[in-house]
Amino acid sequence: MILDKSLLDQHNSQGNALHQKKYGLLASVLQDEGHNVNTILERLAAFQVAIPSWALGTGGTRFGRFAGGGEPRSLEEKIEDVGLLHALNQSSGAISLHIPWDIPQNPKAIQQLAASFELKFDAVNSNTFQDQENQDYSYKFGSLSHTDKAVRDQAIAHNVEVIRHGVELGSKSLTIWLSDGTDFPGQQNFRRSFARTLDSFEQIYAQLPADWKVFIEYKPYEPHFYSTVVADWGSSLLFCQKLGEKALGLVDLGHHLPNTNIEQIVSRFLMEGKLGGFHFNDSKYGDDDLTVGAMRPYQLFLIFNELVDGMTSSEIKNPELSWMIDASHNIKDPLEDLMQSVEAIMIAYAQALIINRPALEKAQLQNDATLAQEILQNAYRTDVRPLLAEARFKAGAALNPVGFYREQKIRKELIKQRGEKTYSTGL
Ligand code: LRH
Ligand code: MN
Repeated sequence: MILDKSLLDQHNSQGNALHQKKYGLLASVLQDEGHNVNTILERLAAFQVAIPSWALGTGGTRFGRFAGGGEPRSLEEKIEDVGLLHALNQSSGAISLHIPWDIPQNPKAIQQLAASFELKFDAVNSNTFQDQENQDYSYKFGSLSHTDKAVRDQAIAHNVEVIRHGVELGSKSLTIWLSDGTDFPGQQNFRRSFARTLDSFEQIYAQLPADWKVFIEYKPYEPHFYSTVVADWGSSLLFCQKLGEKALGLVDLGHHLPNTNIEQIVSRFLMEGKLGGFHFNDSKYGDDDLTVGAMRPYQLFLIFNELVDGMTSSEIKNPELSWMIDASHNIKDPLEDLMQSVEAIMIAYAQALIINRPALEKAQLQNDATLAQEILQNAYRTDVRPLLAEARFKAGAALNPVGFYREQKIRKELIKQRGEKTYSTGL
């Protein structure tokens, strides 16, 4: 669905007066506090979040799936939907594919279609957590860690195939989320399954083009419920350190046991120069894959505090980060959910950019916890949304993306074009 720019201009002109009032006040307060507002706007404009190709339809659970209608039926329609998102917020300039859910039949044409929407391809994701039609060996008892070399070789070949698809699209990284694990004590030997997995990772690592990275995503449980080979940040970092400089950790916010201090894990990865990127989402209990910032926006702010601290510190040598969403939409319109997630990520980033870091460091050196919290929460309690709206306005996007999407009844239009009962590959 191609967006009619004049409708966007109309939407912005209707909202501009109120926006300028809010933005004007915030910008003058931030200036008084010593912040360079133009630098902040530049950083926000440069911050691009990759949209997962597997989260453009309605997700579900084992208990059911309630289709929303107008879902993309092909990779081409998925790229159109991400193109629409990017036109509305100018912060979603990349798409992350999952293979084999989204195999590009004609990579050149797919790359051109994406380019026509100013979209790049971020990490490509492999999948050895499901058995495909006419697959020789099952992954029931694992893939890269399997006791049978033939199964490991099949999984290695799949990852090499995914790299090939990525190269054709201009992607520069492979994400491996290895679901391998056990459901019962004694089912496997932890040391041996680690060693087999490392050997498999090494064979995949050897096939990476010179300028590529591999992201090792960890997860404590599901689909296995006793042990997971890459269960936590320590296991991911261990594999990354043993593999080499192209191997980096991937932090999926939903992949932590309750009350885990994720911001501290982020600072550890940064300290080692081993942070590759994120799968942003939110959760209250398990890997719920909910809208970013829907449950724990303060945790997200604290994570971005560590990121901005690391990204602005000369002590930290960490490669450029990949910012990706990984969510599943059971009840919300997928596009509205994704727009809200991008907004929540940008809010946390903007709030972290206005923290008075010299004052915070001074308070920390004086062990003044009260002052440190005052400084942090002054930023967290600042409504930075006018900054984001100004960045969008300057980039030719919508002042209020979800508002515009609803005003124009875009979902209704997509249902008219695609039908009520369309199904989009993915989760
Ligand atoms: C696993 C995960 C992984 C993806 C999948 C869609 O829970 O986070 O990143 O491959 O979701
Ligand atoms: Mn993930």
